[in-house]
Amino acid sequence: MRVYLDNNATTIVDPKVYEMMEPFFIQMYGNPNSLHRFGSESHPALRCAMDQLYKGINARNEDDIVVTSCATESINWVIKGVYFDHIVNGEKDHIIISEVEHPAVSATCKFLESLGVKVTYLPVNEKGVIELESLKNAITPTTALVSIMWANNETGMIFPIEEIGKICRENGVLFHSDAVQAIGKVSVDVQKAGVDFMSFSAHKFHGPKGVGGLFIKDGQKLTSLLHGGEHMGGRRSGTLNTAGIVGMGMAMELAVANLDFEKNNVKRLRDKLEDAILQIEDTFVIGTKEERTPNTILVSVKGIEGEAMLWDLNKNGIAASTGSACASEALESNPVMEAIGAEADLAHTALRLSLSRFTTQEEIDYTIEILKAAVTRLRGISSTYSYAPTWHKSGL
Ligand code: C6P
Repeated sequence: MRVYLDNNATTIVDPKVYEMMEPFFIQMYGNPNSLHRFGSESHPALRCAMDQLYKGINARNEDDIVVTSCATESINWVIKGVYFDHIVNGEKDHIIISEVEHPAVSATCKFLESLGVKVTYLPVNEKGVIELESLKNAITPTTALVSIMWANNETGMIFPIEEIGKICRENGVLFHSDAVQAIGKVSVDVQKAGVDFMSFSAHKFHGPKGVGGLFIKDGQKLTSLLHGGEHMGGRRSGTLNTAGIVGMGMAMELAVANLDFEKNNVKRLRDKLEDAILQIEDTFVIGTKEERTPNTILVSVKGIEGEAMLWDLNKNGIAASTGSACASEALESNPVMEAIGAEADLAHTALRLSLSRFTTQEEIDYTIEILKAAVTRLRGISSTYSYAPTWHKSGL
């Protein structure tokens, strides 16, 4: 049996999305900016996709969305754009992020630090979420931007986005949220949240890879990073990825239509898996079920290296991860577990299991059986499973 439980890394393309994309490879392959019919015949599908995108996040209209190549590009654009507009050509010098942001955010901020920008990394509590008080205290008159994720990719913990938006507005600070792990899992409403910018990637919600988006609130200036043409209203140059945009639009519509399914059915399967894992002695899950995206579990199985567990699961056809896919080759401890205050040994035991609306009951039953057997086998041969590592902050 093959079981895919690494949906926070990427997801299967929904067959309905694939079907929508197909004609744009070998039939309607013209450049949408060309004046001939090969170009213009894709316009209705592109317009429909832009509608699906802005409606899916409750933006004002399609002018609020710019299509990019992925969330990493969107995030780099926001942070570097704010740097050009408000730090190089303005009075500000400071950016605030959390300690558990994806490297697309944190590495971009580290780069700006090398150019003299001040960056505050807000600590997280034992659930991996920032405290609003620490955000309020970190904002100064020279803060240009707060960038806080909507939901964490490793724990699934959902951040208090509306409250963060309110604090930013009250202090006249721009607010960007990385919503990569939120779209399709929880309701994402840019107006309610009060974000100025919001990033997303289609492949995290059953769309294709290589296409993402950036919400830019009406009236917000953002210097372009890609110059060269008048695409996307002159904001992001480069020939439009017609198939990708059409696919992302359809994926967004389906993601929103499936939110109840996610909240009920996916969560039921996730909870079943989680309950079974927690019956195993010395296992810990970060955050309560209700505070997380319905599909994610970050579990620590004391005494077993996450990679050893992955190996056992993989041998039995089950795909999981020890954390984010882009850091998975480093064999380092899980950075979110470290930020939470777990001892290094414990942070090495992290295992991320992430489901999707395509995950079945049968797959979860099989995973429970294999996982339990793997823990028994690995603890049996592990010389390290004698200690009882503690958490620095949470005291678990
Ligand atoms: N996280 C994970 O395994 P791209 O690669 O640009 O489509 O998405 C980047 C990204 C940004 N923010 C968050 C919160 C993310 O989770 C990701 C991608 C994957 O967790 C791959 S590293």
